Amino acid sequence: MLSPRDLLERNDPDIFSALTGEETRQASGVEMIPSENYTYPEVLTTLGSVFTNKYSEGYPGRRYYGGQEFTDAIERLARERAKQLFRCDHVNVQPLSGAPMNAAAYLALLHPGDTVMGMDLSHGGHLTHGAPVSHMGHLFDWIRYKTDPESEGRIDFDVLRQAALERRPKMIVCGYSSYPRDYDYRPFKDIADEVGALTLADVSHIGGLIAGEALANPFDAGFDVVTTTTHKSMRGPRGGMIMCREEFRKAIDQSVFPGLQGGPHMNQVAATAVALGKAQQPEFKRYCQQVLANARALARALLDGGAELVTGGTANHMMVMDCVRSFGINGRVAENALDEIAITCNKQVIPDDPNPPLRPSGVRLGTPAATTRGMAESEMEALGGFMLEALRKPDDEPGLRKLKDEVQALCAAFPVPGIRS
Ligand code: DSN
Repeated sequence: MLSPRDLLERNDPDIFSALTGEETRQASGVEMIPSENYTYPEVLTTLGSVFTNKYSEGYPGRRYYGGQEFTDAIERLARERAKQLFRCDHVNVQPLSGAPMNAAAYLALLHPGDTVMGMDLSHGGHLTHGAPVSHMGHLFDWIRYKTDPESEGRIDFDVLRQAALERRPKMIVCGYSSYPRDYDYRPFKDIADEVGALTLADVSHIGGLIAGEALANPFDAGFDVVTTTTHKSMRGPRGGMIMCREEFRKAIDQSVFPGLQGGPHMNQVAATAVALGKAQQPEFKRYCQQVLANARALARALLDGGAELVTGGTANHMMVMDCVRSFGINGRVAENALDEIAITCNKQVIPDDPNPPLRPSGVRLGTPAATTRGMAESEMEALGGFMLEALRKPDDEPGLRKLKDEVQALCAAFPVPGIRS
């Protein structure tokens, strides 16, 4: 009997060829996009399982379709594991991904037109934190706070408090997609209490690092709602979770279903449960510490080589490099040069970037994926050196080819879990 993989090869060679091409790309180079990771083989198996066949509108014990014996079990397990990891009252594991997750959370607790505070996109916030190009940007009246260049990109809480006192937001959102510092959640909560606002932390990038107790947990500062995607530092399937205090359970659940979504993707819910189970193991805590140590090592290598990093370094898993100031090239040229040497990163706007998003001033780099492969500080130093060489001479094709050989030789010693070598 042919295996599922053999069947795909025989019956759809085009897709099979793309699949094997992507496997080779992922294994022969290294993913340094901070929001990406290499998931567990068990997650891949669960994602490709018969749970994808099932409709399960509703929640465990209250579904609108029959045949829920096993789907109820996995959703309960996912919720319980997440509750233990994040020390919270309730978790909804059905959001399909990050943007619908945040939309469902806002719509649960706010009315269209309400005033909300979120971090400006170019300073590190996410599209759903009020960027005008997102529907969320129009649905609510946003106060977009910024970081302070005079204090290495920290947030000036006096300025934030003043804006909150003047505009009286209903919710203060903190969280980031491209901010290389950790947050101090307490000042956000204090200001929110002063103006009567709800608090929501979108920890999508660092959800795994919080679960692994490497970074602070917003619930410890009394936050009302915490959202996270599951495929970044958590290493799970693509998806999202909304976690909240008990008093918001009903509003959050109704907002996800039937408010915004229909049938949950139960293969994804099952795979989320698997990843959360992995995050409960002691190895995951060690992994999270190594992610941070690797980020520090990579930042140090880049800084020592003369690169300029936004905020002067990193206190989490990522860094944003100003390529214009460092090398006189924009982020698109830098991303292409690193692609040429099998290091995948993404071009990135820097605070108040004078350049447009498709030709921004920087690139964003992160260590969760490389750390999953077992790379440590010495590999980060080597990769940092390769990057500096490539970015100093992005047009030197023979030089880039030689660097690619070196990157691929390094990667060959660190197989990707779940990809046959
Ligand atoms: N696209 C994600 C990231 O790369 O950070 C955020 O949604």
